[in-house]
Amino acid sequence: MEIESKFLDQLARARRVCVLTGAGISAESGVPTFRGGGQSAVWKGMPFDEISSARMVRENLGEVWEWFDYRLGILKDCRPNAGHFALAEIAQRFSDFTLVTQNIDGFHCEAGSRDVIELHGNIQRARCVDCEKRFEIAGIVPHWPEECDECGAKLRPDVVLFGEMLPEGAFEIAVEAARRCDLFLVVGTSALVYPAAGLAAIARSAGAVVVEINPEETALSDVCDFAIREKSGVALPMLASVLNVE
Ligand code: BV8
Ligand code: ZN
Repeated sequence: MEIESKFLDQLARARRVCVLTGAGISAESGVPTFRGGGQSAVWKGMPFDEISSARMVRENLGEVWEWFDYRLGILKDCRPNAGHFALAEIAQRFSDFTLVTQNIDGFHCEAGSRDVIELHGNIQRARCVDCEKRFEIAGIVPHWPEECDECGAKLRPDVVLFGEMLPEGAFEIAVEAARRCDLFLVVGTSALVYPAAGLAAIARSAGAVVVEINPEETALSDVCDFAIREKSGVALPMLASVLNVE
């Protein structure tokens, strides 16, 4: 895999790094992506942004839980891959490194990354619809019709669905990191979901070098300074080894 030497110089010179990841970084772990035709893109004929929506939580929470339990079942046999571990290693090389993910699989934390900003929540947690108490639910399925042990109200996935606000403060911290970084890496995202996809343009307008790691072109490709058309499970360990040589 050929990585432009100009990019490698930028990487070596970078002091403040911000990384945004999407479903593509977990593809090599066996987790289906959403828009790459992965089987998780449709549920009983409902497109992804319909079953994973605020409206469905209001109208048919049981169906939402069936969909999330199905995905939790897939995740049970999946583990972080070399790309997740490489990012945790790369983070050690920079005093100012922020990892922002759209993913809900928790694989960055499992691979050793610290202070991960999970913009869309985490599938391994449930939340009470009333008092918002959180519950770790890894490995326990099914979750429906579980109720909150504090107030008796229903539980829902602690995940941001379409039409819902992002977790309090999460996006603001991500914007701050995008504004201050000098290198912004976008890994494994089709960059179609907002506000997460807007972070690259924020970084660029603040003067950062923007690099995309994705085997395919995306909606962001034109605002990127460099593109590494490679799987993240190959590209990120390469970057980690280049940095270790420094
Ligand atoms: C919001 C959790 C303010 C759920 C997700 C109408 C009403 C309300 C809002 C909207 C609206 N119309 C539009 C919006 C905004 C909406 C939005 O952006 N919609 C899009 C579809 C147009 N956004 C929202 O609703 C957000 N909230 O706006 O709040 C608000 C509130 C109320 C009213 C108005 C406004 C909330 C968005 C969060 C939704 N939740 N996930 C769940 O998982 O069930 S988003 C979902 O998409 C996932 O989190 C995923 O991460 C994210 C983005 O997808 P990607 O990660 O990019 O994955 P994808 O499959 O698309 O692409 C994979 C990429 O990887 C590809 O490029 C592929 O080439 C690459 N790849 C494949 N293999 C590899 C690889 N790359 C590297 N290596 C490999 N091996
Ligand atoms: Zn409660």
